[in-house]
Amino acid sequence: MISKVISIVLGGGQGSRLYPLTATRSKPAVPIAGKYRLVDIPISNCLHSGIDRIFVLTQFNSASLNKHIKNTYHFSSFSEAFVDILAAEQTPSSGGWFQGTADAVRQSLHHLTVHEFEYVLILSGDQLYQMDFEEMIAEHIRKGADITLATIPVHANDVPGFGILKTDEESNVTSFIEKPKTNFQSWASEVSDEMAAQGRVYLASMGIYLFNKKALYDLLDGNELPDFGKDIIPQSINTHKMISYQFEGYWTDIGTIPSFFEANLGLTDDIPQFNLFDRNSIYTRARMLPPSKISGTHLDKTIISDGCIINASRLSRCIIGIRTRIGVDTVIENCYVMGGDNYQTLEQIEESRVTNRPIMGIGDRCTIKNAIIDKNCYIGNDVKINCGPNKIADGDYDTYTCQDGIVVIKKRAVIPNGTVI
Ligand code: ADQ
Ligand code: ADP
Repeated sequence: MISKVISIVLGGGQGSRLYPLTATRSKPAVPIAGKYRLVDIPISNCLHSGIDRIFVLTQFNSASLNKHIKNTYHFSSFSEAFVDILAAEQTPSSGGWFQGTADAVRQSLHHLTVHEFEYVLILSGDQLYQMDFEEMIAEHIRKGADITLATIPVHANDVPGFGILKTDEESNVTSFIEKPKTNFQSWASEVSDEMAAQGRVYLASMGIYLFNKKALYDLLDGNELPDFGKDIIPQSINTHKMISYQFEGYWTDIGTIPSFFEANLGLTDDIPQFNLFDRNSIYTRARMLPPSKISGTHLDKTIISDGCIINASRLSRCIIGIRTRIGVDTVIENCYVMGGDNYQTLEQIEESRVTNRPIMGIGDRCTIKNAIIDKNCYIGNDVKINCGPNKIADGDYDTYTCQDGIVVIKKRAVIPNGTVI
């Protein structure tokens, strides 16, 4: 049955909650955990579940996304497997941008027609989790469903961010409300003792949908409803058999800067909730990088990717991405440093030194706290970021943004020697 499934990964709308990380790259290409890209998470979950025909829908077909997919997901020419990017495109019948999640799938349906399939698994592109979709698909078939929603119990505080549903004893979805803001107490459900003990008594949609082919075409054809959560799902409860497939493992949204930041730094915990060291590891592009070279650095709860040259004095609760260079006497705490796409040559480094310009990476004697440093930044010597006594006001500044106390240094930013942010 797995061979009858095609997966569609929703790679992001126009609203860029991950700005400025998405200012010059498409969302699926945003780097995560030092060496991966966001899109590697849903794709790896699919491949581990035996689903190997995957479309990634994105608003921008960026060069980095193309390169990443092309260089990472190789399949035997004797198999039908593929990972293809479908970017919003102008055709005679559509005007351009995807108007919402359902519209994105609707505009892409004509690409599916050449394939044989019975089920379409729709996944969100900005979630961190490990899930075996095979079980979900088996349940969908066993119960004769038209649509299955993956669901997870959440706490009242989180309810306003999710589609909330109720089910009967057979797990049929009986009602659904998208992101209720107030008065949702009556939406509480019966949950396991473990979930109840954590106050997680509301059943939320994970934005992961399994559709029978016919149901999907029926629901998307002949209308312009833009969204699954707001439109298609609530409206099809009475017309189609919709069931809930409950998941109780680790699952988190990484669609905003604060959640993206916390999910990344959470990987530095002794036993992280998301296990990078699992047997079913996350796939990504295999790069021929040298091992990292570290000198004089006290490392505490820190993940270091390949190809780094680190002379810092202390790194604490950090994710250090590929090809990062950090100078002497620098202290970095609670940061995700994404690294670089290339190295500077020794000549370039020397030229920068002579002209007193920062070299790529992070300079000497810097202190950096609670920050995301996007790729290819040039941070000079004696720079202080987010470590002064005054709180930085939220906002979008020339070379950085600040949101909820997290500073994001923009890609390719040049931060001169001695700067205090
Ligand atoms: P949200 O995550 O808020 O809620 P949405 O903004 O529709 O929903 O995003 C879902 C996924 O689709 C994300 O990966 C997003 O980047 C992507 N996406 C959004 N618009 C897109 C577009 N136009 N083209 C391509 N991709 C697009 C949804 C459901 C809720 C559910 C939560 C769980 O609506 O019911 O509870 O997911 O996270
Ligand atoms: P990089 O290789 O630097 O990560 P990409 O190759 O992902 O950059 O992006 C290349 C181009 O794609 C950008 O210069 C921009 O024109 C376009 N682009 C990608 N994502 C976005 C976005 N979110 N908003 C506007 N333009 C984008």
